[in-house]
Amino acid sequence: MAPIPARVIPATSGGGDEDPGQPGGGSGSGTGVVTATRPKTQKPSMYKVLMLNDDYTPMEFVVHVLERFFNKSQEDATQIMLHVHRRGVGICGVYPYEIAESKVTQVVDFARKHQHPLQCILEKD
Ligand code: TYC
Repeated sequence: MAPIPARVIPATSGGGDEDPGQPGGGSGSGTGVVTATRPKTQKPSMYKVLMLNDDYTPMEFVVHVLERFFNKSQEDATQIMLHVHRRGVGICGVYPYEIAESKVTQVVDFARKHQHPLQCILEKD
């Protein structure tokens, strides 16, 4: 387990919300109480958005999707598209679940609107 960061709570009076039962307190003593705190936040699970190859979606459309929804440069988008075209599957990006899910929905909706069968799926990282 990682070390717990220490937090110093000033023990001087006047704040109105201090615990009167703590030792070392009192007005203006200049001492402090060191308490150990544990972060309550958790790192979110991450999900890969994978793009699948098909025989019909034009290459330029896939490059456009990668630029528009995954903020790729034209060079990176072209490399990812070619990887998917040759290998069958490739990673568009890695995101927390709700963002990843939203990317998949946006890409599939956009592809259907343009009558392309392009498919995207999620995979737990
Ligand atoms: N295979 C498609 C073609 O030859 C191009 C393509 C690449 C399609 C990547 C989908 O995810 C994809 N037009």
